Amino acid sequence: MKLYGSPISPFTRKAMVVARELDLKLTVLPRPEDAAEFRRINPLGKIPALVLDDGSVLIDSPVICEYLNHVGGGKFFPGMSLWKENTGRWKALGLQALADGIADAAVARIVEGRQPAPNDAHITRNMLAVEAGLNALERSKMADPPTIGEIAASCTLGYIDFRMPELDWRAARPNLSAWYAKFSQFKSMLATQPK
Ligand SMILES: N[C@@H](CCC(=O)N[C@@H](CS)C(=O)NCC(=O)O)C(=O)O
Repeated sequence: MKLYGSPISPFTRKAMVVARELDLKLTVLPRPEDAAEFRRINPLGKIPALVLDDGSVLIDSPVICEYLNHVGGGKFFPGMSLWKENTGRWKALGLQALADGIADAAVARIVEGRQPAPNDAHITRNMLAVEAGLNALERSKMADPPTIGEIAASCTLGYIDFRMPELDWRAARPNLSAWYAKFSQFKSMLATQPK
């Protein structure tokens, strides 16, 4: 399987972490410079994109991660629970959606900042989402063993540290900070650090 993307992308990194945890062989390739060529792989032009051995393509990191979890026999996408509605699958998917949403806003802020005349309102709106999203993560009970939600949260925090080192997110978020200090030391997280 070939994965187009880079560990700098928190979405790509999620897939790399899942693949490593499940010992799946994944060749990670950079996004081709030729945008038209890449749109033949992912019409949306976004990373990650997973090309299967039969040539078919999966896009969007939640879909890619669930596929990898399925072929690797993983447990990062728990089953549904009738008795505990707030646990299992919906909790994991909800946490992933929150973490991915924070990453979307952080990526949008970084991209806007690179424009010749950045739009301040756009930056403010995205940073409000980042800050409020991090507050929600601070209140979240992280699962152990981790699910795709915890992997997504950790990849998002890694992206924020890498691209927004000036954002002192740890100061007012002791729970999240202590949790991430531990989670970021997992072998698969260390092996996929953005550089
Ligand atoms: N929902 C997508 C988001 C992917 C995404 O936004 N990727 C960014 C890089 S971090 C990208 O390729 N952006 C290029 C673009 O939007 O043209 C996922 O989870 O895979």
